[in-house]
Amino acid sequence: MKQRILFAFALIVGMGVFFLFPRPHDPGVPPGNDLKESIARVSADETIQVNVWMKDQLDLREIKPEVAHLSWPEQRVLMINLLKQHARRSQEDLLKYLAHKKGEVEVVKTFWIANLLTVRARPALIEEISNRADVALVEADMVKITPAGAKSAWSESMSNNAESNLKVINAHKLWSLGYTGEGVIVMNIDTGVMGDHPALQASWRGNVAPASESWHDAVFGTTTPAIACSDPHGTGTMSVMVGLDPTTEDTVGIAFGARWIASTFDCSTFEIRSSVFDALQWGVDPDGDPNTTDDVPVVINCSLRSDADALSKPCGNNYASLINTNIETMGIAVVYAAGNQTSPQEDDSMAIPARHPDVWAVGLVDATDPNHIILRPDLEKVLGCYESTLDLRAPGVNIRVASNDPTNYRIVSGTSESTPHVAGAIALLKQAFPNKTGPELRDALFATRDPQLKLIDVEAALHHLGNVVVSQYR
Ligand SMILES: [Ca+2]
Repeated sequence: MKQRILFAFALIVGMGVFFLFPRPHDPGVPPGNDLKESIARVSADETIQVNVWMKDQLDLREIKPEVAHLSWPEQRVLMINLLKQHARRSQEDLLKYLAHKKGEVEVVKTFWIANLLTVRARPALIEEISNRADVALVEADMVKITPAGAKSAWSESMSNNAESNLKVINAHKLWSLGYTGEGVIVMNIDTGVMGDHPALQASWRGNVAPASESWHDAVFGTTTPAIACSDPHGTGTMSVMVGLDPTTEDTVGIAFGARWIASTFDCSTFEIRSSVFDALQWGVDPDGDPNTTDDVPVVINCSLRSDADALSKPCGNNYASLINTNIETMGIAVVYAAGNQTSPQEDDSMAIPARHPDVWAVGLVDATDPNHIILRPDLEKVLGCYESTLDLRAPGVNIRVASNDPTNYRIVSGTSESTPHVAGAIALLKQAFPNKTGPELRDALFATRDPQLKLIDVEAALHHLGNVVVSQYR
């Protein structure tokens, strides 16, 4: 179902030392027009921030067969070290060159999850960088990134309640078998999380682990869960994954036994694409030690979209999608909201990056309708590009979620709310099948989705994965 971008490369393993010989390749994306537009907007003396994608990219899918005999933690250590080594070597020349341009350029961040760096410089120097033989693509970093929006109404706390949308995907059937996501970590990249909300407070991983490996905020500098940009969006998406008020037993989340970690992205006036890359990279190894795996989420929920006009339309960015596939190859599922385009005039198809074939896209059904109707089914066709890359659907209309007011909830609609249903379902399955990876568990949801609606059924996925001895878990 997912197209693969094949990158040529070879791996030789011996004496505990790994030698990597990547060959130059180009995933085949034309230079982003957004860079020209960004340069046109500034004078020669002003600086702009860009993402510099190196030509040599390391696609972990290519080494997966070579390391499949190793244990899962061993594979992760190897892959993280390979990525870091590869990026360091590949970026060395460029960084030396930039060091000679002292005062003219700021290296904002170097990445390893894919081979890129974020720099800020004047247009003339950016032009020089983009003409280098080792650079594949230079893109403007300032791109509007928006949470996949939602309408809202207030709601009170409710006692002994479990929301109906959770039952539509049969989450309650897994609860009755004892699966609540216990021992599992989920993560979102969003507008922050109101950590004091009673539906979320107890399940933050920072209660039982260092805050620094449970909360990441490279944008605003907070060190414990906080809301960013005054936006309740991230609090809501997190609550769909794990929300439960233990005092009132008000259940708004699917995997309420799981623990959550989170990262903000730059949701201030101009959103910075590299802040999402940074959040994704942090999520792969939150404690910064590849040898430990008890800090790693099984799924990263991304209820956000980029401005389609600002990226390389119409097909998305193969380079950026490599970040997702590298994370997935390390066992973490990454799910994206398909977007909430409401009219053909607004946009003709699915959001970026959800539309890319290598990115998992979640749409919505209106589960308040007895037929679970699909809204805007034509959205899943990316005109002139992909026939369909929408993978799964989940309830997304009138979903009750935690708000930034600790005493209140909101009623919201959108693919922002359907996407964390999938993430929560993966967390439930992870407790039942701890040796399966996030992508493998999501594959089970894919294999057992409703053939017409693409609606997930977590109970069917559980049975698809194998026979579970129920009594063992009661
Ligand atoms: Ca770790």
